[in-house]
Amino acid sequence: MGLYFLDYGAGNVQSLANSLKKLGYNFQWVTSADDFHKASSLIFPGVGAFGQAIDALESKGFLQPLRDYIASGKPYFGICIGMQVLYQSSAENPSKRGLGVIPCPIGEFSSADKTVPHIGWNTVDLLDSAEKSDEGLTRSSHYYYVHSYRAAYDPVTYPEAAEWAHGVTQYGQEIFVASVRKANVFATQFHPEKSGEAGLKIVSAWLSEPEVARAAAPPTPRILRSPRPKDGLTKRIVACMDVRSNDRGDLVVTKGDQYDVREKAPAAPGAVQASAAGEVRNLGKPVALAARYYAAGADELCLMNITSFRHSPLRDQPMLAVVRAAAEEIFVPLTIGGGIKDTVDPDGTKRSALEVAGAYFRAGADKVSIASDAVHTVERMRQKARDAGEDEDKAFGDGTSSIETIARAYGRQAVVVSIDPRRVYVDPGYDGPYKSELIFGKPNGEEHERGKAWWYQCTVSGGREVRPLSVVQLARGVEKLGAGELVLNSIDRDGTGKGFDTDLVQLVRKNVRIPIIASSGAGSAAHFVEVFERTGVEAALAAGIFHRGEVQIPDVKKALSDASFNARI
Ligand code: 1PR
Repeated sequence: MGLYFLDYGAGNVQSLANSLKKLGYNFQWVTSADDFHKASSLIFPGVGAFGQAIDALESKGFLQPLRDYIASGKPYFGICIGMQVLYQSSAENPSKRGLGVIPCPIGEFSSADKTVPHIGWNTVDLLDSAEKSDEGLTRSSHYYYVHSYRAAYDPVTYPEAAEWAHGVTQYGQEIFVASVRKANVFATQFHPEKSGEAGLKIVSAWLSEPEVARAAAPPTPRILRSPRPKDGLTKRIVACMDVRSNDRGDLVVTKGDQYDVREKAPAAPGAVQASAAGEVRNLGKPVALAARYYAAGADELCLMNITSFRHSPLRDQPMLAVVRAAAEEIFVPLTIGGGIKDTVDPDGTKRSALEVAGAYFRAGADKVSIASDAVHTVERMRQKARDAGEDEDKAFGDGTSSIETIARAYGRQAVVVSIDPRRVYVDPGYDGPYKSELIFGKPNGEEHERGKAWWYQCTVSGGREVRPLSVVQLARGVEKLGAGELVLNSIDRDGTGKGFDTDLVQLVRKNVRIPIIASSGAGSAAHFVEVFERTGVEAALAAGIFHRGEVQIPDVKKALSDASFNARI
C-alpha cells in the first residue's frame, strides 16, 4: 500500500520526485503490473511524446493495469502526458489509442496566431468561478506549461468530456483544458512540480486530501467560455549560469565579455595592452546561485557547461552532479546545455546524444540545449541536398540527429537550440552570399554611421570557430528538425550591457514559429522591456547583471508589469 509513482522511462520525473521529497512524502516506483494493485494512490507525471508514452506503457504491460487502477476508484494524479493519456487519442501520434477515459481527442495548437509549443507561465480559470480550488489551484497564480498538443475546451462538440474539465486556460485565442477532475481522477496539463511555490501547494493539497473528500468532489459545471483579447501567458525572465572548471579544477559560475571568461591580467611593465591570460572569472557556486535566482523569482534557469567542447564524456560528468543538486533546490524549469552530442567515455564506450540528454533528464533537467551539434547537423542536411541537386532551403533531416532523436523521445519542447552568432560587417553594396539577410542599421545607429551593413554568421565551440551558415539558415533548419525553442545569444553583445541585439532578434523572430529566448547584452531592466516591445519574443535571458547584483529579478518583473506585459511577480 502507499503512494506509487509511474515512470514510463522518458522525461524528467525526477522533478516531481524532488518535490515530494521536499514536501516530506515517501513513495515507491511502479516496477511491475502488480504494483498497481498495491498502490493506494498513484501519480503519473508524464513528460514527452504521447505515442512514446503509450508504446512504453504497452511494452511494460502497464496499459491495462493503469486502466483498471483508474476504474477501481483509487486516487490518480496525472501531469501533462499523464493527463493526455486519459483521452481517446492525440494528433501527436494519431495511430495510438489513449485510455479513452475522457471521450475526446487531443488536438494540436494552431501556430497561425502564436508560437508553438506553448511554453511558459500561464493562469488557470476555474470553471466553477472560484478563486481557489480544493486542489490548491488559485486564479491569481501562474503555472508552468510546456506542450504543443491540448484538449480544446468545447462543451458543445464534446459535452461529456467537458464535464471532466475543472480549469481552463487561454493561449492566443484558443481555450484548452488546464486541469480535469472527476471522482478519483485529478490531472493537470501544466507542471505543478515546475510551478514554484504555487505548484508545490497543489502537490501538497492532493497528497494530504482524504480519499473520501476527493470521491465526493462535485462535478464541474459545463460553462461556455469565450476568449479574452489577451491571454495570460507571461514574458519569461531566464537567469543563465555559464559553468566551467577554473584553474584549480573547481566548477564555478563564470561570465565572459564577448565569450572571453578570463580576467584581464594587468599589463606587463612596458606592454601596451593587458594580456587576456588572467584567471577564469569566478562569480559563485552554481547550485547556490541557482537557489538564489529561484528564490528571487526567476521563471527559468539555464546551466551551460561551457568547457564541454573540449572534453565531454558522460561517465564522471561533473555537471550531472550539479544538475542533480540544483534540481533538489529549485522548482522552476531547468535547462542544461553544453556537450549534448554523441560522445565517447574514457573507456571507449560510445554514448549517443540521446543517452547524454537522458542522463541529464534523469538528473533533473527539463530541457537540453544544443549548440555546436545543431550547426553541424544543419550544415550536413544542406550539404546532402546540395549533393542531390536539390534546394538546400527545403532540406529535411534523416531522423538520426541529436535534435530529432531527443525530440522523438522526450517531445520537441525538451529540445532547445542555443545559437552563438556574430556579426559580419560588409559594405552596403555587398553582393555575396547571405545578401538577402543583410541588415543596414538605423539611420542614427553607430554601424550606419560607419557606412556598414552586416549579416549574422553561426559559430561553434563557444564562438571559437565560424561556420559557413547564417543564423536564419540555422534557425529555420533546427525548427524543421524538431527543436522546440531557441536561445538566441549574440557574441557581439555578450557581457557588454549595451542591451539585446534587437536587429538579430527581429530577424530570427520573422523566420521561425517556435518560441525564442533573447540573450546577451542586458544592462538594465529597461533593456528587457525594449526587447519585448521591439521583437515580441517570449522570453529574455541575462547573466552578468544578475550575477553581479546590478539588477534584481523582481526589478525586471516590475518594469515589465509597468509596461503592461504579463509577468509572474
Ligand atoms: O556547443 O552544444 O557544447 O554548447 C556550448 C554552450 O556553451 C553554448 O550554448 C554556448 O553559448 C555556451 N558557451 C560556450 N562558450 C561560452 C563562453 O562564454 N566562453 N557561453 C559560452 C555563452 C552566452 C550566454 C550568456 C548570455 C548573457 N554565454 O550563455 O549567458 O550572453 O550574458 P550577459 O547577460 O552577461 O550579456 P555546445
